[in-house]
Amino acid sequence: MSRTVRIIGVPMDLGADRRGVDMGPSAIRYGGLARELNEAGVEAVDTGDLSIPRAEERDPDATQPMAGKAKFFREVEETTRDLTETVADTLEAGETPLTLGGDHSIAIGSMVGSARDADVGVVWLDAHGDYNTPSTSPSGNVHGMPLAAALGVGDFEGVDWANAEGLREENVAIVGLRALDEAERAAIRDSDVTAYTMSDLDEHGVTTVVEEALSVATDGTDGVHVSLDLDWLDPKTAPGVGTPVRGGATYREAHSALETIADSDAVRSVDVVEVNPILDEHNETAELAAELAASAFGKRILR
Ligand code: 4U7
Ligand code: MN
Ligand code: MN
Ligand code: MN
Repeated sequence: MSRTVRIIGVPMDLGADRRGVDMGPSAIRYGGLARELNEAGVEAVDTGDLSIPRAEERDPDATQPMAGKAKFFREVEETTRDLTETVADTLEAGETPLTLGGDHSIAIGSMVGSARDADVGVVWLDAHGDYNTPSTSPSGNVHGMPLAAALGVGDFEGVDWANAEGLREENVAIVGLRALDEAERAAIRDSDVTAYTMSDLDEHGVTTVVEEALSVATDGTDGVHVSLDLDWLDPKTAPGVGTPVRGGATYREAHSALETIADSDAVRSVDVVEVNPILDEHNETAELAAELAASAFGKRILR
């Protein structure tokens, strides 16, 4: 029986400073997502986009967490609750959620939804750790906080809409790290999260590292949530992102990583986030996002 992948667009840009990432879902669809998914041999259905408040209509400081700073905290909560329901309902219907961002704050909702009725592991493909909290964040941007939020770390401990029920640090693997803030680095080191840097990829190769990450994420879990931030790739290959960091994964490494992930047969839910069409060149980052989603669902040249 072939898998049905449900596309959920989340045109959210309130978690990041650079505007434009809200156009990501359209750009990825326009970049050939449905065709790519069909080539992967899955059935693709599209829910359309969730409705997101407009920044101009809201005050970023209207509601703030107990400590520290998190811009548009109330709007992030609203979006998280909405996406949590959509993702959990999709899984309940026997379909696989593919959430299109939007900035990475949306991964709070996709993880909480995915881990509502199951134990899940996470493979986090990103240049950044996304492990800040409102007190440690140098920017106050929630797209730098989703992992800490879903794990209920620090200030997020008592936040009921964050804290993914079936998610444990022991089953989270970050792959391709190359940019961390001071307090974030300390928090990751003190945690039970497994972090593989770009140096690990240099040393052991992408296949070995991703296989290790998968064994972390599948150990005792019901499936894996894959969160792909396009800034994981090198900015030469994926220029259309808001927070580029040199020295990222190559085109082939990225495909190889997602093919290895598909081979595990453990994929439960996927995010593709942080595509910023305003900063992109000829929609190539969005097209790459569509291709990589297909690789995650098993697209191969010979099949
Ligand atoms: B992304 C940053 F300070 N760490 O917290 C922060 F460098 O989802 C960047 O990975 C976060 O793109 C990047 O604002 C968030 C910064
Ligand atoms: Mn990220
Ligand atoms: Mn990032
Ligand atoms: Mn927890």
